[in-house]
Parts: sequence; structure tokens; C-alpha cells
Amino acid sequence: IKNEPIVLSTWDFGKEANAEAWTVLGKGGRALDAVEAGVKIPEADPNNQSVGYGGLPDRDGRVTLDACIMDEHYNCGSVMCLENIMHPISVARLVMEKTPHVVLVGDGALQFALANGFKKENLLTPESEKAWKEWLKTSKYEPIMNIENKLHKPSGGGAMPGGPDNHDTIGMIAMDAKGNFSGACTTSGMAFKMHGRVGDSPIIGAGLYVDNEVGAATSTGVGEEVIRIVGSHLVVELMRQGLPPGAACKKAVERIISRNPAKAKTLQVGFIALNKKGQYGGYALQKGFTYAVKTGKEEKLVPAKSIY
Ligand code: SD4
Repeated sequence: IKNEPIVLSTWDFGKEANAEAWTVLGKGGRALDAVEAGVKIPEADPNNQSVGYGGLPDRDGRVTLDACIMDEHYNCGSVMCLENIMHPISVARLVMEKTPHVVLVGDGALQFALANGFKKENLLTPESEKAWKEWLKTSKYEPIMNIENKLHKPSGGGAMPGGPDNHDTIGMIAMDAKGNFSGACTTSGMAFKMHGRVGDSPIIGAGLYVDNEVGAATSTGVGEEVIRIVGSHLVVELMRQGLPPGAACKKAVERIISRNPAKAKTLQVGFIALNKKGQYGGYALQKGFTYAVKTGKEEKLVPAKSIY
């Protein structure tokens, strides 16, 4: 069967990433290759202060990266707290394809990357270093979200400590012409986090889940809250039970609220999802979460519905 390929990704910068993914999907290529190629765009973009190169560092001034990838055969790979490597998603893919493991962390992940030809690079840009030094003056860790869209500046522009730029991750999910699904998720994590902190993004089931029988989901926002409910897996299971993607995302967001209503008001979490029919949707706790969609017929940014 020939399916209409489709790719979805988080935030405004998902648009450029989708365009790159399309260079694979549009030619009938594999969803796995598409999502890897797609998320490499923000990973290498120094103006994007929340993914890869140019990402905001942890509170010790170190840029530590989290990424995972999953294919149509339930294969998955992940790296956590990886430093000095421009494309953690490609290392995650190699963990999936070349090792008997799913996750490599920290120095082990770095050694594996270096042994496979990746180069050590400095990922802390002068802008991000400046933002960190600014943050050091108060050293207040406040993961408060982009309540307003206008506060959200995905393409650089002075991330405010604890402010709106504090968390953007690219999560990308795609279906190819064969009807196969894959997903990728990559981030420098919450700005000014404790050294060693890992969020939802590289955790299979939390930040990303792909089930070729059902569809795929990925998340962005305060990772701790997503991990608590194993968010992306929850969204996929809700779709398995028959909910459309948007409704499944909404239910996952409501689950976060039910766990701690007062806290949920102060932070952002967003999910996007795609099912076997090519239907898609997204939902967030707060206003201001957008996601990008591309098919052969359309290319757009969708402001996600939200609870608050
Ligand atoms: C994390 N979920 O490390 C990531 C951050 C994020 O938009 O999504 N930022 O918790």
C-alpha cells in the first residue's frame, strides 16, 4: 500500500526540521532516516538555545545532551548526558544499530561516539555562556514556561533564566510511504539543570514512543512531569484504545494535572501524536506550544490547544 508520508515536530523550529525530513520522505525514503536527518537541523543550529550546539548549559556551565530514536521494528537507542558531540541523535541511532544495548550515558556514551568517528566539539556558544553567567548571579532554577506565545523565542534571542526559552526540545515523528513509523527526540534539556540531570527526552516511553501498529508520540516541556506518567507511551496506548491523536494528547495532559493540579498550572508540557491513518494532533498544558506538520500537500505550524 502506498501511504501519504507525513512528519510532525515540536515548536516553530520544527518547520525547518520537517523540510529536511521531507528530503527523505518525499522520495519514498524510510521514516527512520527522515527523523534523524530532520532533528539534526536544530541540533547544529547555534541560534537554538535548547537543542545541541548552542544549547543552554547546566548550572555548572556544561552542555549535556539527551536524545533517543525508535524505529518501526521497536528497535530503540538513547544517549543521556552526552557532552561535546554535535549530533547526539546519530549516536543514539548507532547505540540502537551497533550495540546490544538501548541506553548509553555520560562518558560511556562519549567514548562510544568517539570510537565511531564522532568528533569532540565545544558546544557552549558565547551567547549561551553569557546567558549562564547572567543566570549565575541569581542561580535560581525555575522551570517556568512559555505562557504566552510571544514570549517564546525559538530562534535565539537571549534565553531568560527560568523563562520562556528555558525549554524547547525537538521531538519528531513520521510515517513514510510504506506506512512505517519512526521518531526522534533530542535536547540539551532544561537550562541550568543540576549536572547529571536527565529529562524525559531520551527515555523511551516518556519523551518518545513508536508503535508501528498504532502510531507515535513525543513530548516537550518539563521532563520530570512527563516521566512521572510515562507520557508518550500513554498517548500511544490511548490511541490504541481508539482515541484520535489530539484527544489522546489531551488525556495525557489531564493525567499530569490530576497528579498535581497546583503545580501543573505553573509549568508547560506538550504532546504531539500521529496515528496509522495519518491523523495527527497535539495538546499542551499552557498556551504557546506550537508544532509543525508537513505532508506532500501542506506545510504548517499549528498552535496546539491547551488546558490553561
Ligand atoms: C527536558 N523535555 O529535558 C526536556 C526539555 C524540553 O522544551 O522539552 N524543552 O525535560
